[in-house]
Amino acid sequence: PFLENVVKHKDFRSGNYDTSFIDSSPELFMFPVRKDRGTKMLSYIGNVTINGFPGIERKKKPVFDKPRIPVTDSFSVQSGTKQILDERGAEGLVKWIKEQPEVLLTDTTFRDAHQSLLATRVRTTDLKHIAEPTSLLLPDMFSLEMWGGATFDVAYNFLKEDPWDRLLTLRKQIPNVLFQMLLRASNAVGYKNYPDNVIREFVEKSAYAGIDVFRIFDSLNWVKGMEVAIQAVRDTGKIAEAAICYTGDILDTSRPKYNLNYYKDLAKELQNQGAHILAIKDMAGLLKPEAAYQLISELKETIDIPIHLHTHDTSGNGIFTYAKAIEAGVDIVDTALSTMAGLTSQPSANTLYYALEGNDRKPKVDIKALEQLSYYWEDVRKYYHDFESGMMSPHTEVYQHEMPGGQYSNLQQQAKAVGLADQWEDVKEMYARVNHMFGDIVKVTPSSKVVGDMALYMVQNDLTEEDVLSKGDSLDFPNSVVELFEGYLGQPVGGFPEELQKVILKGREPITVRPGELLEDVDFTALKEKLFKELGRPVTSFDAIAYALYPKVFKDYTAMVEQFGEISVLDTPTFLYGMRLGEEIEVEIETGKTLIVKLISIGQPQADGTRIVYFELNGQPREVVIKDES
Ligand code: 3PY
Ligand code: ZN
Repeated sequence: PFLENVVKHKDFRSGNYDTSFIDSSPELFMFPVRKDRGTKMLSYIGNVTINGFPGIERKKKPVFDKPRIPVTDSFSVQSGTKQILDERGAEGLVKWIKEQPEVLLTDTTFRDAHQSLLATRVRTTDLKHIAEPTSLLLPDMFSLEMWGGATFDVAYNFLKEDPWDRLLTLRKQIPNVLFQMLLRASNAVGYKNYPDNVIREFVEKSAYAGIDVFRIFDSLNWVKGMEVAIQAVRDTGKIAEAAICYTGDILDTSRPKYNLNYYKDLAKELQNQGAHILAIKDMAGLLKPEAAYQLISELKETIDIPIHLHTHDTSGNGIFTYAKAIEAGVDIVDTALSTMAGLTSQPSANTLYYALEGNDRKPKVDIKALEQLSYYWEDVRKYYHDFESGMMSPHTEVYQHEMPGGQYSNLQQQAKAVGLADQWEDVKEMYARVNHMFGDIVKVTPSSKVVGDMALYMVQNDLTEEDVLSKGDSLDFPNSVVELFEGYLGQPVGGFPEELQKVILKGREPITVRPGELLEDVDFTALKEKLFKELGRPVTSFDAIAYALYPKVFKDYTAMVEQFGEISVLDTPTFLYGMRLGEEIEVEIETGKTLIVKLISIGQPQADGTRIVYFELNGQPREVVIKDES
């Protein structure tokens, strides 16, 4: 079985697997006999049937319609932007972008749309089923944003699947359109700064696994914090899309901190740092239409590289903002398929198509294709209903609280988890007050999470801004807050408010240098060896990076796989709700190998709190014992 494992492993097959220590320590390959895969899977299904899924209200599994997949028999794969990059290189692609008269589109359905609407919970299996139709139907997209941001940790943590598998699998299915990811510069796909060599290793392996365009941002717009990531991306030959995070309002002259000149200077700096494309990352959807016109027009005069605009439709002004930006010459905009668009997500591609009817810059895209793909997402979205934020209509309050679209549903889940579901309005208001207290900072992951943590902390403990200053000595601030004020996320525009910083640091000195300069490199060889011993299985470079970024999350994930096997193969309704009595499902555990599972009955709780769950597996009776947590 060992040989089978290793040989089948993606990394081994691709020659990326360093076997040197296997060769020197063969005894480490004596694996325990694998517990039967079928039983492990039944344990998972039994468990979720009885105990439910975290974040989902306990209820009987609903009946869902089978998602509508477009018929694409008459289509063949057309070459797209991926081939342009591969054949002409980064500079060639940039030249091509500049030559396009139409506005180009990035589709965010696979990443930001569900991060912003469904707390990032969309599973790989649901992406896999629509990947080929997407490739066939949307060959003219500039890129698909499909990785990074919160998708990395949420995959391990909540979906119990490997995010690298998502990337590798989708890459095979979509060979023609650029893959784009969101990279939090020195924070990689995490919530804190990592050593420089972790950033380099992460970028290199992400590029190797299939990412072409890296949107790189710093959560405080601190360019120094972006240098390592930009250079690492350039070194791979891929596209470094450096982002300005848009905050405040350039039209509001009473708040000059983030004015037009601030953004122009930042754009010039990023171009000088080697950005191939400039992104305007309007993570909360604060860029009003007229502001978009002014900002893009001025930036077009200021820099030579293409401009890619990202917004969230929270206020309902998204399409208007894009129309004005397109008029001002923006090169690329981010949209989502209509049924995954709007509200805290991106504006709808379908809507933008019609909004630009009669306009010279109308995007080159097949509207029928957009509609057909939207049907699929309309169906799949229902699986994840419990993760919706409950926002039903445009929400102009965002101009006050300034919360990023990707944070809204997540912070709401966090608030629920600490018992503040009923005080959600207070949390939002406190979020704005905390921003003020912190000196009006850029709020995007992870700085936005710090603001969110502080807001939750203050609401939970019934604290005002004055309380924080006067009672600070006796308050135990959230770790993330302390780290921000210590300088471990970098330096905010205009510095930290000094009095608050003193209170929070309780006498400790903050740092002012780039945190990466102080953090020691990770020894990946030693780390792999340690992991290998702990896991008792081959360790890939991908595993090693995941462990370097998220040691506990990764270990919990591997323990879960040990207990329940690869549950990523389950369909989403079963993964989230388990099974109904008498229901029969098919599970393809690997190509050509299908298990048929039927739930027969669930026994009464026994004295020790367990229940026996009776299944049929491929027609044979099987029972599993499950602890009833209720
Ligand atoms: C992320 O970093 O995950 C974001 O989406 C920020 O907007
Ligand atoms: Zn976003």
